[in-house]
Amino acid sequence: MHNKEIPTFASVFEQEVYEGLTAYPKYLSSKYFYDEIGDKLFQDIMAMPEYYLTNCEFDIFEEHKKKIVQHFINDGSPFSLFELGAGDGKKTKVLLKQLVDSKADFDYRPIDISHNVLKQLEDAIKKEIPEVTINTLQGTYFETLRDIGSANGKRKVILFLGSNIGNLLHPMAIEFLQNMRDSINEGDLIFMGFDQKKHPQVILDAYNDKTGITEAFNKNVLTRINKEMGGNFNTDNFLHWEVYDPESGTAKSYLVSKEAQEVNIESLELNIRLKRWETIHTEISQKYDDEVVEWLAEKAGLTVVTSFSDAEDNYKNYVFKK
Ligand code: AVJ
Repeated sequence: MHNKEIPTFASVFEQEVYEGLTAYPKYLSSKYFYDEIGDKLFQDIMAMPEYYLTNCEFDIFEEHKKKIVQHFINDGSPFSLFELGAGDGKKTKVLLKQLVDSKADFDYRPIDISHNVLKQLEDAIKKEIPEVTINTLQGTYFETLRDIGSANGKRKVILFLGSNIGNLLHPMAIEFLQNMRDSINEGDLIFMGFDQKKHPQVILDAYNDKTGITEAFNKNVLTRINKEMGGNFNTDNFLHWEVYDPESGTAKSYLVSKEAQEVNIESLELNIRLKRWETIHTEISQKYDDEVVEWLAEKAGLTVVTSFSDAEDNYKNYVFKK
């Protein structure tokens, strides 16, 4: 065991790496996949044929955009359209164009952790849809939900797309939905994407592509530890492994140690040993059905207004109100 004193941590990232790698079984949070390289890898994932989620949501927006924005426009009063974790906005642009065509009185407030991503998005929107008033907000989900909550005046519509909620286990997802609920008023809306339960092989393929992009994405957390904390992980010594439990709807990613190995992380003054076939759990990607979404909403004090899905019900977007 580790008899060393626990060092003081320079960041939450450092603290969570320490906790996760000294726990049994070991784990690291998927939120640390995303640095500049991780953002790029995730964009590559969204462009892979196996990663059906992006196309499904895009198709749903193309097919149902008129009805979707009618929910946002509601009584015609002005509103702010917030988007949590906006990314490159490829899908959102479909809705923004439709809102402009439908003469909606709104402004667009994308929120992301990455300055870089927001700058690119702002430039793209100004160029492609200049009619849209855009105000970017940089911050974490929790910080920005607070900001949304205290933003007064206009009606609010909050977008949370891409089944990003799937990284949270149900108790955390409920807490997150409660926070969203607390940041809106009666008459406001939440519009969210939830990837649906489907043929287990389709899900496994989406998270285990042959080209190894998802593997590189998963291993990027180790690469970040090497770069940012003076770690010496050899990423070749790990397998990317995906499992899907069709009963719970939970897909889980692991890094599996291919051999007994020792890793040193300088700034944590930490030496860890991994046995052959020992695991580091890195991500969950939860899949849903209507019953589970309704249960989560009810637990969080939200009501499902309606939902939109693709032809095969592979993916759904739900409208919630308080
Ligand atoms: C960004 C959380 C929606 O879980 O599907 C993609 C991240 N991980 N491939 C997902 C991811 C591996 C993605 N989310």
